[in-house]
Amino acid sequence: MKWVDNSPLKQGFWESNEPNDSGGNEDCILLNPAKPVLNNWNDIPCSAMRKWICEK
Ligand SMILES: [Ca+2]
Ligand SMILES: [Ca+2]
Repeated sequence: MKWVDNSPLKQGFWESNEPNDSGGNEDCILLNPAKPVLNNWNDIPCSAMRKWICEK
């Protein structure tokens, strides 16, 4: 995993059992607001339609 500016991901806040690269094509990250903030990342396919944020 890396950030959109190509810098390496040094710290992750994954849900338990994530990232699991399910199906071998989960290369984007979903933040699940229903989960504790320090453990709410899940890798999902980049084709999944979700609301998103970006750095400017
Ligand atoms: Ca992956
Ligand atoms: Ca996943």
